[in-house]
Amino acid sequence: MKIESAEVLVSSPGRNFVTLRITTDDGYTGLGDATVNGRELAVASYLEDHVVPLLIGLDAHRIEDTWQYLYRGAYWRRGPITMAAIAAVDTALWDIKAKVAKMPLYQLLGGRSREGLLVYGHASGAELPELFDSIREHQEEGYRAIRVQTGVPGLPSVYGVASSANAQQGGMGVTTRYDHEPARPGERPVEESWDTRAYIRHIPTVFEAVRNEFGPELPLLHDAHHRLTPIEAAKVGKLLEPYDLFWLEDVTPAENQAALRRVREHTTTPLAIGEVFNTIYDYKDLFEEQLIDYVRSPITHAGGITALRRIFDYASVYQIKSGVHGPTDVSPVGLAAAIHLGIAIPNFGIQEYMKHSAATHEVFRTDFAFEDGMLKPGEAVGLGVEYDDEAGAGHAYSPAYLPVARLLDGSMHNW
Ligand code: EZ4
Ligand code: CO
Repeated sequence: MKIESAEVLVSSPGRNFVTLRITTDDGYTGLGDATVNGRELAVASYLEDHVVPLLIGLDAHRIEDTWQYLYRGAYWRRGPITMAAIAAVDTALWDIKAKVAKMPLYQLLGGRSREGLLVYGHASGAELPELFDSIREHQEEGYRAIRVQTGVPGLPSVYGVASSANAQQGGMGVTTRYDHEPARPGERPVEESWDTRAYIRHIPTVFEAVRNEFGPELPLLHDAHHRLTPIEAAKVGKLLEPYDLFWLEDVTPAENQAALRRVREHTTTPLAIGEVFNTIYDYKDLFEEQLIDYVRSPITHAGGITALRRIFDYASVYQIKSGVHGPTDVSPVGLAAAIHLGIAIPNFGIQEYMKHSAATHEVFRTDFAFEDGMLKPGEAVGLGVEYDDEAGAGHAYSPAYLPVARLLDGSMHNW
């Protein structure tokens, strides 16, 4: 079974997505997600100009060999663009193999290990009353675990807080909340502000209020989004201990894996890291020194199903679990792949889930379901996602960028 063609499909149903579709000589097709938020055309070119020509004529069944060919063969190993391109090829080949086997993909990954994937949704509000409403709305929709982000007094706009502008951009109408789509349309990123001291003073009061209102049982998560130094992160972890977080995410920019030693020495708040990591090597010290509790890499950004399964197996040695990134910039193809992998692995932890817009689901027709706070794969063969070419072609690429963050004196900070 040879790869006959591969197409790069760029579509923007409210936000930009890059999808790879591989077709074999006997007519099977497979889909893979290669969306890198704010850098979509770079990965589209990487695929179109440098990967698609190499794929033609390869045996579509040789998933591992093709992975190694693209990873080792590029010479320039790792990096988000390379690994997203490899992920798309890998996912599309798994989709094809499962279709040939006439099975839903999870069957090829070992079959079900659980009934569904517990997910968490994103609640946010600039102030406590809006935040409480948002938490309640999520509970009414069935979410059983909730990420909490709020405004910080003195800062005009901060990471993770939904606005009506986001709602419009999600293509869901102004009144619908769309927590939280950070990329904004435009030729340049918008600028947000940051002040770590103000944040550290405020955030424990938010979790205290949420626990008082919603009780001790509701699993709560929070994302510090790479903003803190190791000692600041240690302080936040310690201050939040009384509120029993499910996890605290991206406390430091974890390129420096040693920073997590400092954090870990000081707090028992569970830590999740890795949504910007793209290989197993990024996790090496974090795993071997047991410095984190959850792995955040999504299939889309870490080299596909083949590579992420290897990362999870490595994590399992240290009782570290999955906590896969599931923002709206991971397409329904990337999400479906995460559901098939998550239902099968032994060390599943939780899956992030932000619903895609209605316009997105017209382009990507999915068969997974959200029930009882869990995502469940459907029984269609392969990934269970169909790409509607006509709907996709109706949404041309439109520039959109993640924001940047500046400190109050104007210095650039991590967004
Ligand atoms: O910043 O998806 O946990 N979720 C996040 C997201 C990411 C965006 C990047 O594209 O941190 O908001
Ligand atoms: Co995050």
